[in-house]
Amino acid sequence: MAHHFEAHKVEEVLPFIDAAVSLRRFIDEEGNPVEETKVQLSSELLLKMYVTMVRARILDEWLLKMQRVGRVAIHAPNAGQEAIAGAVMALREEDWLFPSYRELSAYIARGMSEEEIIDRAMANADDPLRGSEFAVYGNEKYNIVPAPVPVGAQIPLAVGAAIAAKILGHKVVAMTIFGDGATSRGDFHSGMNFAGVFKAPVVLVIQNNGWAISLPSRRQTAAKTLAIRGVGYGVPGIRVDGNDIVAMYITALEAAERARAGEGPTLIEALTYRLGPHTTADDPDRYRSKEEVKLMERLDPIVRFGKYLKGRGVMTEREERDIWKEWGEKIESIVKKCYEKPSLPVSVIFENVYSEPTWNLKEQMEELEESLRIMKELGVKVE
Ligand SMILES: Cc1ncc(C[n+]2csc(CCOP(=O)(O)OP(=O)(O)O)c2C)c(N)n1
Ligand SMILES: [Mg+2]
Repeated sequence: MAHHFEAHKVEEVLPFIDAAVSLRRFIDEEGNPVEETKVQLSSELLLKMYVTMVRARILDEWLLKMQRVGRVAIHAPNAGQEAIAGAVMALREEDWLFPSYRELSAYIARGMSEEEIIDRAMANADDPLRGSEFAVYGNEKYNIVPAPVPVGAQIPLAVGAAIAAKILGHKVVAMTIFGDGATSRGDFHSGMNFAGVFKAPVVLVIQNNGWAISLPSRRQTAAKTLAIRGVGYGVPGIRVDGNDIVAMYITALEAAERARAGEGPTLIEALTYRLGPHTTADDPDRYRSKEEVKLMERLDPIVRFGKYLKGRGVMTEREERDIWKEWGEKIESIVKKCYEKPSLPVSVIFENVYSEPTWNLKEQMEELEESLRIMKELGVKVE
């Protein structure tokens, strides 16, 4: 029972506090290098990071337009938050991702194509999730587990998967991504506690974009930062510039390697900003100022990284223009292709719950078929 009276030295915790309150960045606001990394990143990898963010930005603009013309039910705009791709690029193919709903660049970084993303957004016949909950993305092919709709519910799932992998002796890492708002949910706290106690091989990334719909992040906690909340769970917290893709990549790489080496979880707080509305059903002008948005536009992760690449001779202005043009054209033709695809059959609503339909589901299916038959007779178009 000696532990009852065991004292600890504050020095043991201080390094964790330092990382959790400072702001780590490798590229400054003007696109200049701040700190040289010990890890040498190849031009190929740097360009891949840039292209991934560009693809996500173009796709985001399309999904927004497609929602406005009624081809997509709802969309959560991503613009400004594309540097999350860096964190995901630090994972290996066999790792698992438990994302939220605002991470197109993360799904692309994992290998999902624009076509697969649009099929999902439209819930057409090729939708990998067969019409389940809108505005969430997932794909078994790429070890991406679709986000549950309750905010933050992916956190204990990721921690549980990481603990399971550890028990099974699989050398894989689980990464979960969630917002500042999610840190106020019980799921965050129970997830963090389990992760710490069981040294789960998990990387927890908070996309702190300053807002949970209309609630500013300063109302989520009285703590100075979100990363510092890790200290209380024995989980190192690191605060990084979430609009600096290099900082995101390096920090996540270190965290994933720690996890793989059996050293347990890491909490990464990424400071970023959502430039658009919360979803297509939101009007941010009602709760935040235009000045704030203007200020944050200056920190656009794509513009900033583009300057960095041009400043270091990794990309020319011409190459930059070509990347935007090439992907603009490619994605437009993918959108057109997806528009031509048939819808899912209405009967899909009975799938994915029971392996064999129950008696009452069978009754409901028959009723639905009967209604569809009558509507057809009356000439009512059902899609
Ligand atoms: C448990 C729960 N409460 C409320 C909601 C409604 N809701 C959806 S997103 C959201 C805000 C989440 O904010 P944050 O976690 O910061 O993520 P962000 O949208 O900023 O990326 C809320 C309140 C929900 N989906 N689940
Ligand atoms: Mg938020």
